[in-house]
Amino acid sequence: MPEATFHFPSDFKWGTATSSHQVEGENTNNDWWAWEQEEGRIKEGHRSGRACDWWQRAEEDFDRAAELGQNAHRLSVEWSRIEPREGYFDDAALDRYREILRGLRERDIEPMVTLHHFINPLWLAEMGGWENPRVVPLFERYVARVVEALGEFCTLWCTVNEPNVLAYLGYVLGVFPPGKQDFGAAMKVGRNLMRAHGAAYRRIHDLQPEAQVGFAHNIRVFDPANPRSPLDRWVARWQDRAYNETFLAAVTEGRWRLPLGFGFAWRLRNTLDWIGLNYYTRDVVAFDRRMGKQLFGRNFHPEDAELLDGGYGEFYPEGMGRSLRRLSRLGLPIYITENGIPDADDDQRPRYIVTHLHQVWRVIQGCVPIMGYFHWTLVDNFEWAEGWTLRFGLIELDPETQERRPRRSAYLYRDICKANAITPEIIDEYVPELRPVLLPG
Ligand code: IFM
Repeated sequence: MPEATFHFPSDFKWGTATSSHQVEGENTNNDWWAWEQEEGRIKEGHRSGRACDWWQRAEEDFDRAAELGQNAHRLSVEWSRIEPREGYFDDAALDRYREILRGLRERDIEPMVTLHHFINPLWLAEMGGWENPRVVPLFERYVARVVEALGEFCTLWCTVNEPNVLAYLGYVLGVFPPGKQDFGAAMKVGRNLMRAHGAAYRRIHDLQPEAQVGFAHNIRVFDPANPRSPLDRWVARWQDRAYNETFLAAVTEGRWRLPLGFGFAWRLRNTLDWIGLNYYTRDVVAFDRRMGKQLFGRNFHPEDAELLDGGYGEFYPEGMGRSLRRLSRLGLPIYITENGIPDADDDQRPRYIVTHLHQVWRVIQGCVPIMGYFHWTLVDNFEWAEGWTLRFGLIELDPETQERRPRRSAYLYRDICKANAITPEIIDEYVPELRPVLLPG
């Protein structure tokens, strides 16, 4: 009897995602580099250092991505290299990015370019970064220069990466620069990031009418610890609204919703050609009035949950399906702009990839226009405050020697990309334990 094969659309994009500071190396002119030099900021005193050495030799990893059957790659460009001083644009840096994007195109890999992925030039950080409203026109000017320089190679633009994460980690928890714990500042930063998205959206379309512009939204699933408790239900909804919903409402309805803001944001209305989903995990939440910083929720993982390395979260593939169905209500094309797992010994990743992609496949069966999937990430890279302790790569990297070694998951993902499907043979070879779940009978 023929067995089910989970096919993806014929023009589906299969890729990996990276960001400039995490892979380029020697990125010295930004707020993150300065942050890394401060004692106690990064686990085990790690630093980004040479990272994956992409500023010198990204193309070698593009060869690996191409050999692994990938036809798309999401990467970010570094504002601090392109505009090292306010108002001064460095043509040599733009030329290197042109070379990098040409390198992708030559390998039949379509680039998606992210314009802001957590990092700020030092001069911008010194003037108050995203708290200063001047950032919006400054970002728009930088974006215009990038699109003029790189538009020949790219039409798929991601304005900002995870504005909710930047606001939360930098301004509520204080584990990203500038290390503040100020909820009001976090909301101001969130609003300015969304305004910058809106300004960039219009400017990119003025310069490149065929552009497809969106942003990458980190959606975390929040479920009540006790579904029968009205307070747990309330706090899970409230966290969901603060973290997930308000950012979407700004750029779809053109409205600020509490706690991000209040009132109209007309210029932001309908400023998405697509929406990006970065999905990793979920929390369960119990009401706790002592947890003001967490909007009165105590977040944890169910006792029986399978956990990811380094306290990163719960292995919860259903969250991928739930997040995609939620986004489908926007009626826009969807890219999964990130999804991945820290797993140095690669003992969970094969199952993570297959179960999450199976969720994607199921949502596609409901005619939701999901255009592509970017796995986070190609090669182990600098994981922010976790330094090199969390390993997300399909390819293992020794940052000292720059030696690379593909993990088994790299071949699993290759086989899926090449088949454009999850086949019974792939299941049997890499994740036989999933056969009874995915291919029952
Ligand atoms: O490494 C990060 C990335 O920069 C943003 N999204 C989550 C990834 C894994 O934590």
